[in-house]
Amino acid sequence: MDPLQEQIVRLERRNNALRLNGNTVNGRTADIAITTRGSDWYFAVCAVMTVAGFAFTGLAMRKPRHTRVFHYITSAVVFTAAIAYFCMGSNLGFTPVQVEFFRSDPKVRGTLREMFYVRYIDWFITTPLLLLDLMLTAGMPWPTIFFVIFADWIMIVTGLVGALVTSRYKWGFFTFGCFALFYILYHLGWESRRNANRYGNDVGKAFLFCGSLTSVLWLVYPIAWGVCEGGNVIAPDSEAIFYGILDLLAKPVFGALLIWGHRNIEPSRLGLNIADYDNDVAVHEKRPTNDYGVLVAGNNTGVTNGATTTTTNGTTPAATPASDSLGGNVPTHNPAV
Ligand code: RET
Repeated sequence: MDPLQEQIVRLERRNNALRLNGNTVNGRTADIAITTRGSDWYFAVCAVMTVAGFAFTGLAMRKPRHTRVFHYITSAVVFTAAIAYFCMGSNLGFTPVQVEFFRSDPKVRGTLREMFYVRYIDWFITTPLLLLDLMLTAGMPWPTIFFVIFADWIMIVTGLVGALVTSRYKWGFFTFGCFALFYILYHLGWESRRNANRYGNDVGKAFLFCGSLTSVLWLVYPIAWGVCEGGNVIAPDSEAIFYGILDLLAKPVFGALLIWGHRNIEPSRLGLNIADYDNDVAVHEKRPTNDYGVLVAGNNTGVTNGATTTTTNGTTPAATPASDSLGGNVPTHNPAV
């Protein structure tokens, strides 16, 4: 073998995940499993998620703290996904599950299919955060947000249980999950969309873009489940690409769109009362000053820190000038700082 060929072979062998972390878990070996190509792809998605996470947190640093809520929620989503994808790329976080349908196609022939449960742990954490992103944008009241997140957890957990079940009862769990998904989509497409429009054209538009993307994408997930964990129709490598593309669109692409949509929207307009201790008289025990240390007196400083007095989630859409607990206006944050 000449040196060039040797180098190529060495490069090809660089991903040793499958060799080091085999397909055997608790004495059972998955015979329908990812190849090194699948593992490479999972690592590539991990890299994109990580870069997106640093980009979103970097963008957050350029904004006043009280306006970073959407940056941080979205960063949490992609950082969580990055770890899950690292896990799957390493051929970890799975369990072999006996298939319901035995196929003759060599790509999916076998008895035990590699089922990545870490995917569901990821979704259990990240899908509520994505819903929070959307429903806070729409200014929905927290009891509604809570109940939609509850439906979301039902959807993810029934999906996981269904993926673990080996008999046709798995489709029963799948059906519960689909009902939960329809309930979520009804809330996004109907109640939240209408509420977002009440907060102004820019809020309505931001919600419409992100909500539409979410609705379309989320409907494709059960199809992926049906041909992977459910029906054993496509190979685990194809499963990696299918879910990977969906996750890339549902997390970093969605996140970028959402953060962009929020570029001129003050959280206080959405009824988010976010205090910042720089401006908190209770902490500093003095009258508030602005960013230059100048005492802020009198009325109406064009307050933007979200400490509104009259706005309540979902009931009073219009922004009101904020004041501190002593009745004085809190200082305006300088975005350049
Ligand atoms: C399952 C199977 C059970 C029925 C349904 C499902 C839907 C899953 C969805 C997942 C969305 C995941 C996202 C991840 C990105 O962060 C669990 C596959 C309806 C909609 C958006």
